[in-house]
Amino acid sequence: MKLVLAIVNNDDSAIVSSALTKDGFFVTKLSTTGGFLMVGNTTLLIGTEDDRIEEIKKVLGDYCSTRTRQVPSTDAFGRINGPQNTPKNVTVGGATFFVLDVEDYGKL
Ligand code: 2BA
Repeated sequence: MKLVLAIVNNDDSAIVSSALTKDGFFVTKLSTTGGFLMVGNTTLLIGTEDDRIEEIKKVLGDYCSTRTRQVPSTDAFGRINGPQNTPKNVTVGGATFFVLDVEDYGKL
C-alpha cells in the first residue's frame, strides 16, 4: 500500500480529481499554500495499491499543465523603483508528487 501526495494547481484540481475518481481511486483534497509564491494550491491524498502508482502519475501528467507566474524579485524588498525591482518568471506545476509507504490502512 502507498500514499501519494500530489500538489497541483487549483485550476487543475477538479478535473484531475474527477479523472482519478473515475479510474477507481479514492482521493482526498486539501487546500494548501505554496511556501514560495504564497498562493493557494491543492494537495491530493491518494491511497492505493503499489502497482497502480504509474497510473496515477499518468493521470497527473495528462491533466496538470505548467504555468508561468511573475513574482517580485527578492532583491527588491524595501525598494519601490529601480532595476532590482524587475519581476522574475517562475514556472509552476504541473504536479509535484511524493510516494510514501503505508504501514497500516483500514476503515473502522
Ligand atoms: P510554491 O512553494 O509556491 O512554489 C511555486 C514555484 O516557485 C515552484 O513551482 C518553483 O518553480 C518555484 N520555487 C519554489 N521554491 C523555490 C525556491 N526556493 N527557489 C526558487 N524557486 C522556487 P513547483 O516546483 O512546480 O512547485 C509548486 C508547488 O508545489 C510549490 O508551491 C509547493 O507548494 C509545492 N512543492 C514543490 N516542491 C516541493 C517540495 N520539495 N516539498 C514540498 N512542497 C513542494
